[in-house]
Amino acid sequence: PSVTFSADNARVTAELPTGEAVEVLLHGATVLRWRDGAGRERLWLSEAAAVDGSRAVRGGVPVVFPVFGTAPDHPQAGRLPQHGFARTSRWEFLGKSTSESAADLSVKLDFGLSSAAEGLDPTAAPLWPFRFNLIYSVTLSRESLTTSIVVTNDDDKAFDCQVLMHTYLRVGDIAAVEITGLDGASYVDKVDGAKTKTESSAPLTITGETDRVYTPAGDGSSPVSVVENGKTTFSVTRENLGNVVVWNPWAEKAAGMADFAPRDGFKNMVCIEPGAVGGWQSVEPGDAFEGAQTITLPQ
Ligand code: TA6
Repeated sequence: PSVTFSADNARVTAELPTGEAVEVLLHGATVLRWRDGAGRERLWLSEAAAVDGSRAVRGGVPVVFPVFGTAPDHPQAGRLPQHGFARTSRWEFLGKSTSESAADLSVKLDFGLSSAAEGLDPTAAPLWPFRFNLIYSVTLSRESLTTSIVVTNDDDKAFDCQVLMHTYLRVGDIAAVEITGLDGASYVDKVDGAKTKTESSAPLTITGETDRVYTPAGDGSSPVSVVENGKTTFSVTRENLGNVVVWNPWAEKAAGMADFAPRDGFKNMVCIEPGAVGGWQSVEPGDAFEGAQTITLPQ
């Protein structure tokens, strides 16, 4: 596997000799692109996404920390902007590790962000007064992409946080998509007054604005899958992330986002976002919270 930097050192690309590749922008440690072995891009990235560090990236896999959405009433996270500051801070590249064996060809890229980092978003990060350390790892193998995070509390007091990987999956046509693995799960419907509902046993289809925080039963090892025209195209499993957000802005909301392009791009994406966002993770001094998602491409 090879690991290369862009000329301006703003991006790092890892590539397997078999052609799979992943590109990560240090701004936000945002995975921008994931190319499969057939040369297809598997993540949706807005054509108008800011990739110059001026704002969060619209597309790819932004990292949400330490708050999901906003939490105006929360004593610690209440002043933070939507989705926190991890996605608007410049992370440090910590290194790579590779596995060269044919049976397990993979490359892992590690990124770090701490409360002492120079790259912290200067407007948002100071609003969260804790010493912390984040390690975010992106592992590319032939058939999957794994992103994992370790949040360590380096402070002498506990903090509450939420973590989420805001993954924009690329689909051919949202009208042909079914999402499976959510049957019977309870969810909060943010498009319908944050009502709590229970998903039916039928696969979920997306036919309008959708913004739901699911709490599937089980430990995350049974996948939430994207099925297109009857064929599974992504299977998402989770470790220690109890929630899955499903989001599609649909036409009107997409039109209202200056960095969302093309206008009808909502037809080619669905966000399946593993996270720990249903409540708060309380992390004690010296302790850590860990979570991960693996997106597998059925062969
Ligand atoms: O994860 C879904 C969500 O929280 C939606 O409510 C929606 O607004 C989306 O994220 C995008 O948020 P952003 O701050 O990137 O515009």
